[in-house]
Amino acid sequence: AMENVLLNITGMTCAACANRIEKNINKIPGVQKASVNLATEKASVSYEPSEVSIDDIISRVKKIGYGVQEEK
Ligand code: 9UX
Repeated sequence: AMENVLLNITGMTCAACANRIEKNINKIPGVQKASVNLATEKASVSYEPSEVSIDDIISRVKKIGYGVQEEK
């Protein structure tokens, strides 16, 4: 079943950052839909846990240069 995770993101300094992160997360197999909000510095991601883990998603965001952690 699809699940949703909320991530806190740091290091976004312009609107293109949010788009860039969104596009990157959306490319990951198993991700259904990512939306990144620049103002709140959060990403909401729906994903299929049997195909992709939260850590996979976090790694991708880190790899392109942002700080990210799961909101607990
Ligand atoms: Mo804006 Mo973000 O020029 O990686 S895209 S700072």
